[in-house]
Amino acid sequence: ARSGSTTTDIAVANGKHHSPSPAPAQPRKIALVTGITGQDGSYLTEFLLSKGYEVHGLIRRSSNFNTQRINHIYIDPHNSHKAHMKLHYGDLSDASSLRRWLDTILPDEVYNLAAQSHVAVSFEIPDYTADVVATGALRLLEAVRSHIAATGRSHIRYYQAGSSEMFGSTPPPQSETTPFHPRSPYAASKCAAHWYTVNYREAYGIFACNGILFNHESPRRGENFVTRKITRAVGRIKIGLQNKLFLGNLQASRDWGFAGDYVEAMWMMLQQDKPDDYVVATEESHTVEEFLEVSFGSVGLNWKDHVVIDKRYFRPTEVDNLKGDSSKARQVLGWKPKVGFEKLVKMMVDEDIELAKREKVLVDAGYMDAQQQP
Ligand code: NDP
Ligand code: GDR
Repeated sequence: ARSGSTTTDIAVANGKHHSPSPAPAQPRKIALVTGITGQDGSYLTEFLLSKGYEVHGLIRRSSNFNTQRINHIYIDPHNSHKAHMKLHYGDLSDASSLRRWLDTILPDEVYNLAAQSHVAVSFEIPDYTADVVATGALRLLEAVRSHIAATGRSHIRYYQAGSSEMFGSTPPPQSETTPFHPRSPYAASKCAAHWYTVNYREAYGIFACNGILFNHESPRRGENFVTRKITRAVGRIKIGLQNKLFLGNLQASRDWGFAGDYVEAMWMMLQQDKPDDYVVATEESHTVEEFLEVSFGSVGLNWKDHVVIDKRYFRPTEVDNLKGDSSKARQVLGWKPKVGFEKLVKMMVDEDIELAKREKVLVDAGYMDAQQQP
């Protein structure tokens, strides 16, 4: 029997509730998502709920609530007929919690999205980054392995959130057969997690897949990644709350897609007959400078009037050029991106203009300092 009713007592204020997900004819599939409070965790959870899954997310203890990205789909667990997303405290640095939640939740699919995911920050906190990104993935794989050994639940499927950063300085186009040459503690840790996943598949026959995802963005992107940092500034400059934007290397090229499209590819990988690794990318690359041109240009601003180069945003080693070859995912999974570069930029700018307008109301009413970003 499934006993996944253990839930935390997190009070989530002001949550707008989704309409209930469709009642499935069969018992709901159960997914366990680490990193559920992140950008991808929120889109994946929406997607899995729309497919009729029960979704359990691990969240880490924080002195502030860190559930902003999933508040709109949160339903109080006391409302047991409607609450199909459940949150539990856990951490990739805590092996015992991982095994305990697997034994309690009995998931059919496990999505390992949790990470210290900021490349520049990984140079500042390399040990911690390796502990969460590399050893954290190993802890979760080992928890899955021992859970299967103890329960015989060998149908369980595992997704590892791999990254195009693993390719590092290897020139594009990058596919599943391109050698890795990581350029940061984050990227080296993701390589380790990649190979742990391959090894657990080969050694123990676990259905484990690596998604090698190129950059994907959205209005929910963390505000210190370059795309969101730019679109937040566009909104605030347009509304008159900010004038300058400090950035680092504008010449790096990235293959930027929309996060909502990419989480579907994660799920598709776990629905195949055999576990495998897949590159997920738009196959189109743009420099940071091009992102500036399109985003500032879309609201009639010239980025050159506002951008100031600041040395502190340069990295000790940079990844210059990423452009994916996702033909395997397109052929085998039938996946392709729905949102292109211009549409992605527009979506992010539009949302951040609206956000800046709301901030302006608070500034004008004296509730917020114009310099202060909440
Ligand atoms: P985010 O940084 O938005 O989210 C990371 C998530 O991991 C958050 O929920 C965070 O919790 C959680 N987390 C961090 N440390 C721990 C820990 N020690 N234990 C448990 N949870 C933890 O990342 P994205 O959603 O953008 O990315 C999802 C995954 O995909 C990451 O692994 C990332 O490295 C990888 N990736 C992302 C790409 C992208 O372009 N977005 C591309 C390729 C790979 P909290 O909210 O409390 O901080
Ligand atoms: P990345 O994303 O390192 O590709 O990792 P990020 O947006 O941080 O950087 C992209 C490029 O922009 C340049 N850059 C700046 N970056 C930031 N963050 N801030 C700046 O001010 C700035 N100025 C220039 C960077 O040097 C870089 O070249 C993201 C993360 O989501 C990873 O977790 C994920 O694995 C990869 O994408 C794929």
